[in-house]
Amino acid sequence: MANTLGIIKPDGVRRKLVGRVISKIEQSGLVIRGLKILQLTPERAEKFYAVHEDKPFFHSLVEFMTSGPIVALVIGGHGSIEKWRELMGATDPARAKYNTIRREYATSIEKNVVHGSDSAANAKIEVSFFFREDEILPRE
Ligand code: IDP
Ligand code: MG
Repeated sequence: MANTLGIIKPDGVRRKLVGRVISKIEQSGLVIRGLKILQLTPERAEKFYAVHEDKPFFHSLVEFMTSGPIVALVIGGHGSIEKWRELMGATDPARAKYNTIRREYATSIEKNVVHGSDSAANAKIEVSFFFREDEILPRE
C-alpha cells in the first residue's frame, strides 16, 4: 500500500486541468493523501530530473517545469504506483492508450501534463522531495 508522487505539470495547471486530473485519480479508486501548489526553481527542477541530465531534452524540460506553478500530489491506495502510471499513459501522447490523461490532454512528448513515479524506490524519494511526513495523511 505504498504512496506514489504525482505532479500536474505547468501546462496542466495553466490549462486548468487540475480538477479533471484529480477527478480521474479519485474515480479510479486511488486516494489523495497530500496536495500542494508551488513553483520549482531551476535548481530544484534540475535536482528532481537529475536522472535525465545527459539527455538532449534536459535543458528544455527544466525550463518547462519551472515555467509556472505545478501541483504536487501524494497518491495512495492499492497498487498506486502502477495504477497512476496507467492513468497517465505513455510519455509520448501519440503512443498513449485511449482514456489516459496524456492521450486526452498532452500536447507533446514534453508537455505531457503529468508526472508519476516509476518504481517503489523512486516513489519514496520523490514523495519526500516535495512532502514532509506530517504533510501526508496516514493510511486508513
Ligand atoms: P515519464 O514522465 O513518462 O516517466 P521520462 O522518460 O522519465 O518519462 O521523461 C521525463 C519527462 O521528460 C517526460 O515526462 C517529458 O516531459 C520529458 N521527455 C521525455 N522524453 C522526451 C523527449 O524525447 N523529448 C522531450 N521531452 C521529453
Ligand atoms: Mg520518468
